[in-house]
Amino acid sequence: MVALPPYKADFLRAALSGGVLKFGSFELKSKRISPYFFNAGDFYRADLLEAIATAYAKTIIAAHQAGELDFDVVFGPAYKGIPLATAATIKLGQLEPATYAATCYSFDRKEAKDHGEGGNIVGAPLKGKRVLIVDDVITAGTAKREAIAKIEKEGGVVAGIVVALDRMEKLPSPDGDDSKPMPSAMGELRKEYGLPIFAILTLDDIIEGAKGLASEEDIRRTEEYRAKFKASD
Ligand code: OMP
Repeated sequence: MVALPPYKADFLRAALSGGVLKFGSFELKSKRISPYFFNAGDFYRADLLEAIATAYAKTIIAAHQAGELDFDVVFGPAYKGIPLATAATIKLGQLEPATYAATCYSFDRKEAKDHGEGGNIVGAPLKGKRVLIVDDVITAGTAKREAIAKIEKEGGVVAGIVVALDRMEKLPSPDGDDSKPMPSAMGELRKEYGLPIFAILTLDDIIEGAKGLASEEDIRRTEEYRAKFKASD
């Protein structure tokens, strides 16, 4: 397998050393028991926030340069997406001021505010804007569907999604039989909304990049999990 690009390898190292990416036994939102877990809420230290902001910005810049992504506003779904989107916006402006100095950020409130300025959105208004969703993890895609609905309700047009980690997992089979081939949440979102979706890291990247950084036992268990739950697309 080809070595990870330096910005992905740097990000993976920061996630492992900062304890954001952990190996062990974790119950997911889907109830699957995973041998690894990525908690983007743990990027709370200045150096870790810097690492994730840089990795998002480089992923976004690469997608833009490849002609795959154009947007006006970076949107972070509450709560975990808020610091991620804000930090990514600052970093975009620093790395590529000619393109991103005027890029805006925005996020939603979990509960609508009925006094003061009111409304559901804090930050840049979304009406008529091309909006890039920046969020933590895609497993089943539920959280992203909710964000898309909120942005469209505000009159924005979703331009794409960037996440820190694509777990590459198949959606649960309607009959509960996990041995059947099923597509991924990311593939379904791409098809359903016709959206470009990017991830800083995939599960394949983690398995490849964590060799030598995580224990052989942790890598083996994660490979087994991938073999069991990897999506068909
Ligand atoms: P979906 O909305 O199903 O795509 O799940 C994404 C959510 O799963 C994230 O927003 C987290 O709440 C949670 N999650 C992680 O944060 N990290 C993981 O490694 C796995 C999950 C998960 O529960 O699947």
